[in-house]
Amino acid sequence: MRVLRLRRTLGTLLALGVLGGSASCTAAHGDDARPGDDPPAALAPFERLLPAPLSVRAEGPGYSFGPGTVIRTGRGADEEVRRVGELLAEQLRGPSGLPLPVVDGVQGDGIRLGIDEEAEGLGEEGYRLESGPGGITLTARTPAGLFRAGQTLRQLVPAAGPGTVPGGTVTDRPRFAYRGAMVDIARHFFSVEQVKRYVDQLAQYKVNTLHLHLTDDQGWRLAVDSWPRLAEYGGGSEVGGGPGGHWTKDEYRELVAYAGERYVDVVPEIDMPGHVNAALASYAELNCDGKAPERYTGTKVGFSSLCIGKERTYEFIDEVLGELAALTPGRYLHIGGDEAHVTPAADYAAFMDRAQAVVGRYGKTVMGWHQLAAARPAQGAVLQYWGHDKTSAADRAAVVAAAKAGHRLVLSPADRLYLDMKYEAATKPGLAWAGYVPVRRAYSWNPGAYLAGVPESAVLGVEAPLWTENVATRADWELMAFPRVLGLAELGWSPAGALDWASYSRRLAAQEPRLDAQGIGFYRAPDVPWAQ
Ligand code: TNX
Repeated sequence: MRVLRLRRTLGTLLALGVLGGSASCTAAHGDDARPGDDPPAALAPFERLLPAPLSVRAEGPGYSFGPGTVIRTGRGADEEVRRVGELLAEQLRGPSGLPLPVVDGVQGDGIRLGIDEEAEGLGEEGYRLESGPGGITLTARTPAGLFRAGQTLRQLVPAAGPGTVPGGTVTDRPRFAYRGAMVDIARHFFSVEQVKRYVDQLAQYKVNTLHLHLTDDQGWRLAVDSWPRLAEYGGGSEVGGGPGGHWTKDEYRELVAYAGERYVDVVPEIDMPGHVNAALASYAELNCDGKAPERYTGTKVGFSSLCIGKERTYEFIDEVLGELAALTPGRYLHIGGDEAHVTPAADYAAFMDRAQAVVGRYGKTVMGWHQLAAARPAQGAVLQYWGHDKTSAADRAAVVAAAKAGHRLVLSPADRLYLDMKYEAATKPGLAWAGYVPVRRAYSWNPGAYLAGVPESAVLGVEAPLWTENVATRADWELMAFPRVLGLAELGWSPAGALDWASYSRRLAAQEPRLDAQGIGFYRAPDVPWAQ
């Protein structure tokens, strides 16, 4: 029975083109795996991988992962590879209880991490994982690739204690370069600790970008030396009137470094010219009438605007973006640009021209919400599409035209990837303006063919935003993000041919012990065949 099930699933994956051919994988095709017809625990380790890899060849005897296992990092002099090895050891020690010492040099058995700059077909983040009785070899062109390989290995070792890692080869690389998650710490404030926890949760599924929505009407969450009241006063409340808070520059640096060690880039967002009430409340001089409004603790959007005709506005954005650029090693600065409902269109375009020029002057690339498409996006600017099935043809057309003009898109369709949308009517946190988004709906679409007229080559990637008007605690955050954000991870990483709900839902169910062990309070979606 067990063998049969394995053969049937391998057959399905082969039919999907997910697995490379091999003598041991000659099962008949065409036999659909259906959720619920076998417990997910019956999936063999290679079949459980999430996101699904580009190719797997299960072959030969496996590796005995046990008390004698050491982690070997190549090129003794390369500190970065050593650091990747140390982090992997730390991640494997917890569930296995093994000592897993890290030693220099790849000669000998154990888990070997080595760079091969000439390795073909792996790109910047890809890797090869080869497992057999003599050890497990992870090979990549970059340390980032080795880190991703290690996350795959974490899913192949036993859930707890020592045991066998199956024999075979995984060859893998991502479909999209940008695989992101966003969190809004403006509507409700969250600590660096909580965001680090999310980085760990995401990085294990190969998400590589963390977009931080740092400012909005309800709060300014990052200290800016040249405008100290932004954080001190503008950060001092949140939706519902709680105390809010802000991060110091050191805290932000610490988060960026922590994410960087997991090969997650931080994209900070300062939203403008709308969504700025916290800034206007902090500095009267930023207002056209010279009067500061009250701080805002409600949830309306689109009522605030920077004063487009005032030079002080441009000194402000120059100083804020200058400090942010200096703190941020990644290439993007996100300048928002959404829902500027009280800024006339001509003013909006004029303002965005200047704001984009500032970003360029600080050596960064502009990211903006897709409304920027209707103005004049700067060369190279990346547009983040948050439309949905009911988005007007005109809004869509502007985005398609921008893509045709060479702008790359990050897709965050609100009715698929907005993690603040309720799963169903009974979901307590969250909103429903884009409809309910069950787990299956979040997963079942193809980013490469989503917008008619936009070729896959214009899609830089995908991102799942978590807005927090109605998400106030870690428990609510994790309930809304998990398990949907795993779908985002697979959409971003796995080849188009691997996207299949029947396969995915079983692999997702098989993540249950891992999510439980990490204390993630995920939503037990009824459309997923959980074991319990
Ligand atoms: C729209 S999407 C917004 C946010 C809200 C969100 C709530 C976008 C760029 N703007 O200001 O928080 O909906 O779902």
